[in-house]
Amino acid sequence: MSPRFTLYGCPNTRSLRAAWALEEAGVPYDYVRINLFKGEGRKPPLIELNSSGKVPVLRDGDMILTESAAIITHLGERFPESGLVPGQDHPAERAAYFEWCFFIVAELEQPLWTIAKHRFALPEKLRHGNIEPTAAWEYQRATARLAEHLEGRETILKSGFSGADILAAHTLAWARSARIDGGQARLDAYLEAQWQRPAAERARVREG
Ligand SMILES: N[C@@H](CCC(=O)N[C@@H](CS)C(=O)NCC(=O)O)C(=O)O
Repeated sequence: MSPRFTLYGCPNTRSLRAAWALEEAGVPYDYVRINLFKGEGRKPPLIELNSSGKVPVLRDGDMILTESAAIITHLGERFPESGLVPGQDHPAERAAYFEWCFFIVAELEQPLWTIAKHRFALPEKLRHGNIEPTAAWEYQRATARLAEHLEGRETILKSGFSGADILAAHTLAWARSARIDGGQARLDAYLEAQWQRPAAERARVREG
């Protein structure tokens, strides 16, 4: 019998976040590789699941879910023992979880995405070469806030590793591979510690 969960992803993209969450939850899943670089995002099966042609997409039985932060959170709610999302009985930690997830996707990630769009993702005529210093400055502002928060702690939440760390670590690794300097060397140890988690390693192997 095939697993209930199927992840549609592509190596070196945000789908690693979803694969990492599935691995943390210890859930069996099929992995369908979509080669975005060959235009497979615009063809079936992906385009039928997500009309924006983007990964990750998670199938959970009859349900289709997009957005990496939503997928991580959904898995955390489905599998509370994973510790990905604090439960209702810990309202302060739960609020902090949402606060940091929203901060990461809205503030930390957006400057990186702006740079990526103007380096290669947008149609050439819409790219502006002079956008990068502004976006890099915004990224540094966001990393400063994250670094300040992580002072004297190993994870974003007091209670330990959560889905917010998947989002943060993936975003920091993205900046590193794109050679965008966050100006916060003290985040390196945090990134290394998250990146070396066995579930993160398994997710990278699964994506290939
Ligand atoms: N906010 C979405 C962004 C998804 C996204 O932009 N994915 C990229 C790969 S990292 C993609 O599939 N791009 C293909 C395209 O834009 O056509 C998420 O976090 O899941």
